[in-house]
Amino acid sequence: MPGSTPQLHSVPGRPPVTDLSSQSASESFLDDVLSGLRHTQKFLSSKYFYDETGDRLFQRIMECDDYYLTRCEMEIFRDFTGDLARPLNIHQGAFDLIELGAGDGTKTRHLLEFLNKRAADFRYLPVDISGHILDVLTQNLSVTLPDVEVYPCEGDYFDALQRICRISERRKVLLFLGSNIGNMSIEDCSTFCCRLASMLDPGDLLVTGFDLKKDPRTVLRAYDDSDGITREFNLNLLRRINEELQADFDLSAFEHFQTYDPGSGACRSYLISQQEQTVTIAGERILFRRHEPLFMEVSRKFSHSDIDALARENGFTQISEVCDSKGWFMNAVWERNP
Ligand code: AVJ
Repeated sequence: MPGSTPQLHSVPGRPPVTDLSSQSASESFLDDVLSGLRHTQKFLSSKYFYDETGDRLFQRIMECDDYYLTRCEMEIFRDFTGDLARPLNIHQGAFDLIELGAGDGTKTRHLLEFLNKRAADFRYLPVDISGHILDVLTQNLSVTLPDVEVYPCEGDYFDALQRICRISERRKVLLFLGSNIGNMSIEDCSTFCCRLASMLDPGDLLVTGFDLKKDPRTVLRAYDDSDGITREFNLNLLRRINEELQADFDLSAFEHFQTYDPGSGACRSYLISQQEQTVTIAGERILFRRHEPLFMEVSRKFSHSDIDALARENGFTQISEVCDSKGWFMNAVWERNP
């Protein structure tokens, strides 16, 4: 039934939860932006790319020929659904399927369809920082898969996950797809996996999408597309800051620059200040030197052994892996250790 929000029951002995959305999004946006720009090596957090325009630009990136990631993972979800679902033990009791950074959920739909067809007892809880994209997702699912129980959760991954853990006693299967894990530094990535492990119970599962190391030219092209959509995607964050945080970035005074280091697997995007300039944000003046880089995003690429090590070092055991036919992308299934 589109428009009606299903109610979740709280776990006895824990505080009742009526709203799965977080409250203070705009305050932390300003704090994060200013603290990044006060650094000697200026940076912005790529999680803020995704306002309505950013969502639309990322949709266009996913459709562009050079950006292979989405098509590779889509192939896994569409053509190897059975392989992917096998280690999930979908008939061993009710479970919650929680997706961190669900986006428009086009890949997940194949898995949901598969689970639904096999009468698996599950609820789907998509988590995303973008309320807009969650609306799109929920609306689509209410039409295409009306039998699946969907509980959208807007907000930060851990805020949302914490709220979910408060109301769910079920076995959990976490999805973290699209190589979103690649957007973290190595340290943040370990901390992230550790924190997930600490919130899960032994036997709970984590399915993660990893973009694999490959021909460095192929990687670089995916983030430096000839249509300039990735460039626009980066500049859009400056426009968003102007609009939402009373700032005055001159978008024409920054140029997009992309790098890939095949050793570490780090693909990084920068906006380079084309001149010495001052930007004012909520009354604070930030000086940019000519050619000074503003670090926007890292998209890390992994080897098979990088992935296995990441699991082992952070409280998980890898129990299964599924790759696309080119061997460019992997969905790894990890089990939370006892
Ligand atoms: C959505 C984080 C997976 O890093 O590949 C695409 C974002 N940035 N092009 C990625 C992105 C530039 C994308 N993720």
